[in-house]
Amino acid sequence: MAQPRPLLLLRLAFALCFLLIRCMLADAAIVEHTFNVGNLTVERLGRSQVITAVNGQFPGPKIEARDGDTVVVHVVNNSPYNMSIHWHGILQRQSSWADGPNMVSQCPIRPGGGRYTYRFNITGQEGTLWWHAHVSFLRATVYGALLLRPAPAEGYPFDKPHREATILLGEWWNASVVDVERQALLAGGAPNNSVALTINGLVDGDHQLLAVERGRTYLLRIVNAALNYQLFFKVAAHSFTVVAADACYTDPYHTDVIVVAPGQTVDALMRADAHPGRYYMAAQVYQSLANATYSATATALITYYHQDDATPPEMPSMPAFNDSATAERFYAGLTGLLRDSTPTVPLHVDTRMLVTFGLGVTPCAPEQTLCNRTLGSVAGSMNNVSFQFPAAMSLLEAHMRGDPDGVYTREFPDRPPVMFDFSGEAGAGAAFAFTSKGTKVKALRYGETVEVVLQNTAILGAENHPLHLHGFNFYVLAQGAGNFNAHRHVRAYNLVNPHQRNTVAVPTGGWAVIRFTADNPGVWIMHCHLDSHLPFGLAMIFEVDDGPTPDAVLPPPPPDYPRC
Ligand SMILES: *[C@@H]1O[C@H](CO)[C@@H](O)[C@H](O)[C@H]1NC(C)=O
Ligand SMILES: *[C@@H]1O[C@H](CO)[C@@H](O)[C@H](O)[C@H]1NC(C)=O
Ligand SMILES: *[C@@H]1O[C@H](CO)[C@@H](O)[C@H](O)[C@H]1NC(C)=O
Ligand SMILES: *[C@@H]1O[C@H](CO)[C@@H](O)[C@H](O)[C@H]1NC(C)=O
Ligand SMILES: *[C@@H]1O[C@H](CO)[C@@H](O)[C@H](O)[C@H]1NC(C)=O
Ligand SMILES: *[C@@H]1O[C@H](CO)[C@@H](O)[C@H](O)[C@H]1NC(C)=O
Ligand SMILES: *[C@@H]1O[C@H](CO)[C@@H](O)[C@H](O)[C@H]1NC(C)=O
Ligand SMILES: *[C@@H]1O[C@H](CO)[C@@H](O)[C@H](O)[C@H]1NC(C)=O
Ligand SMILES: *[C@@H]1O[C@H](CO)[C@@H](O)[C@H](O)[C@H]1NC(C)=O
Ligand SMILES: [Cu+2]
Repeated sequence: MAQPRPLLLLRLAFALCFLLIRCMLADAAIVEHTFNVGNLTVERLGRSQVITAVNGQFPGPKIEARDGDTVVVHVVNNSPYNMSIHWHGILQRQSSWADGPNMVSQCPIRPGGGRYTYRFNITGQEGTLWWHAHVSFLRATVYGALLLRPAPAEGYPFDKPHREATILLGEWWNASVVDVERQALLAGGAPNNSVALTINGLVDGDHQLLAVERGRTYLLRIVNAALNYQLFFKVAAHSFTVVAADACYTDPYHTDVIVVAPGQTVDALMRADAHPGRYYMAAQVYQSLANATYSATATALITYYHQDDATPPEMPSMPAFNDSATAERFYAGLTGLLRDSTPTVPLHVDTRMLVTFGLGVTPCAPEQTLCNRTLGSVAGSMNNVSFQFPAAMSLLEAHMRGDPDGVYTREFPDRPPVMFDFSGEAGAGAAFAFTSKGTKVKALRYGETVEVVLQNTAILGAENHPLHLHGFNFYVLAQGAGNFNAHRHVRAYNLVNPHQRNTVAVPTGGWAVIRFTADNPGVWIMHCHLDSHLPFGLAMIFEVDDGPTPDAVLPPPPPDYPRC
C-alpha cells in the first residue's frame, strides 16, 4: 500500500539524517600502507647485523585503524626469503585469504619483488594487536604494532588516558635468524637462545621511552613480540590497572606485575603518582621449563617532567625468572568486561574436544645431518599428531577447491589416542615419546560452538605453551595444574564473565579450557606461539564450512593471491 507523501518524505529525511550521523560517527576509512620487505643493516651490541625489515624500520610501521575501517597493505618482498604476514588477533571475517600463515592461508610471497595485497575489515574490535611475519623465524624482526582505536563517539570504557605508549618487547640474535632456525632443524633440537631482549627494537637499556607528568594517567600498550619467551613486565615504583588483553576489554585488574606470552598483548593504565624522578621499566624472561637457565632482562626509562636529574633511575624488583606461581596468578585473575555490545559466552556446546599437546620425538629424517640418531628429533604434537605443513598447495586453497586429497585429511581426533598421566613424570615414559606426523584438520560446521580442553603433557619436559588461535577470540573458562578432570573442574568454569583472548598460556604441566563459536568460514591454525615449537609441529587446524547466509560465505580469493 502506498504511503501518504508527507510520511514518506519524513522517513526519507530520517534515513538521510541517520546515514549522515552514521558516517560522521563511524567515518569508516581505508587505511592503506605499502610494506617493502628487505634487508636492513642495524647496529646492536656493538656489531652490525643484516636483518629482514619493513620499510627500513625496526620495529616496522605502526598501523592505526578504527572499528569499521578497511585495512589494505601492499606487501612487496625484496628480501631474500619467502615472506607472509599475519595480522595477529584480527578476526579476518570473510577474509581468511588475508590471514597470512605460510602454507595455511596462502603460499609465500616470493623473493625478488613478489607482491600480495592484504585486505581486511576491522569489525567490532578495539585495543592493541600487532602484525608479524608468519614464515620461518622472520617475525624476530618483521613485526609492528596494530592499534585499533574506539570510534570517537564511543571512547574507551575507562577514563581517557592523558597519553599512550606502545611497548614492543622482542628478542635479539647477533646472527641471521634464518640460520638460527636452520641449524636447530638440522640438529633436531632447540634453537640457540637470543643474546638479548629488546624494547621497541633497542637493546640499550637507558633509552627514554616515555616522559610523564605527575598525576596523569598513561595507557601502556604492551606486546610480546619475542620469539620464544614469556615475559614479566614491571615499572619501578608504579603499579597498573590492566584494562584489555589481546584487544578484548577486561575488568579493571590491579597489579604491579604484568605477564605476557609471545603473541599476547596487554593494555594497562599507569598513573604517574611516584616521586618525580626516573624509573626503569623492565621486561624479564619468565622461564617455565624446569631446570632451564636462560634469563635476560631489557630496560628502558620513564622520566617525569620537572624531575631532579641527579637521582639515579630506580630498577623494579622482578619476580624470580622461574616464578610460575606469579605468572599463573596473573593469567587466572583476568575477567572480561561486560558491555552492552559484548557477546557473552555461549552456554550450549556442540563439539567437545580434549587436546593434549607438548613436545616429543620423531626419528631423525635422512637429511638431518646433525640429528642425534639415538635420541631422534624433537617434535611438537597435538593429540599425538605432529603437524606437517603441506608443500604443494596451501590448506585454504585446497579447502576452496573442495578437494583436500593429497593436501590434508579431516582425521584430526577429538581426543588423544591414549589416556595416561599427561602432566606427571610417568608421562615421560619412552612408550609415549614418539609422535606420528600428519596434516589433519578438525572440520567444523558453520556456527557450532566448540569447547576445547587444552592439556599440557610432560613427555619431554613440562612447560607453559602459549596457544594462539587464528580467526577467533575465545573465552578462557578455567585453567589449572595437573590433569584436567571433568568431574572436579567443570565446577570451576567461569560462565559469567570469562575474559576473551586469542592466545592462552596454558600452565606448565596443567590445562586450560577455551570456548568459541565457529562463525568464521575458512581454514584457521591453532599453534604454539613459541616460534621454536611451530616448525616442530605443535599445531592443528580448524576448517570451518560456509554458512547458510551470504555474510557467512568465504568469498573467492583475490586475484593476486599467492599460489605455489
Ligand atoms: C640481503 O642480506 C642477505 C644476508 O646477509 C644477503 O645474502 C643478500 O645478498 C642481501 N640482499 C640484498 C638485495 O642486499
Ligand atoms: C569490508 O566491508 C565492506 C563494506 O561492508 C565490504 O564491501 C567488503 O567486501 C569487506 N571486505 C572484506 C575483505 O571483507
Ligand atoms: C653476540 O653477542 C654476545 C653478547 O653481546 C657476545 O658475547 C657474543 O660474542 C656475540 N656473538 C657474536 C658471534 O658476535
Ligand atoms: C649457536 O650457538 C653456537 C654455540 O654458541 C654457535 O657456535 C653457533 O654459531 C650459533 N649458531 C648460529 C646460527 O648463530
Ligand atoms: C631438574 O634437576 C633436578 C636436580 O638436578 C633433577 O632431580 C630433576 O629431575 C630435573 N628435572 C627435570 C624435569 O629435568
Ligand atoms: C627456580 O630456580 C632456582 C635456581 O635458579 C631454584 O633454586 C628454584 O627451586 C626454582 N624454583 C622453581 C619454582 O622451580
Ligand atoms: C645422543 O644421545 C644419546 C642419549 O642421550 C647420548 O648418549 C649420545 O652421546 C648422543 N650422541 C651425540 C653425538 O650427541
Ligand atoms: C603416538 O603415536 C606413536 C606412533 O604411532 C606411538 O608410538 C605413541 O605411543 C603414541 N603416543 C601417544 C601418547 O599416544
Ligand atoms: C619458498 O616457497 C616456495 C613455494 O612454496 C617453495 O617451493 C620453496 O621451497 C620455498 N623456499 C624456502 C627457502 O623455503
Ligand atoms: Cu610451545
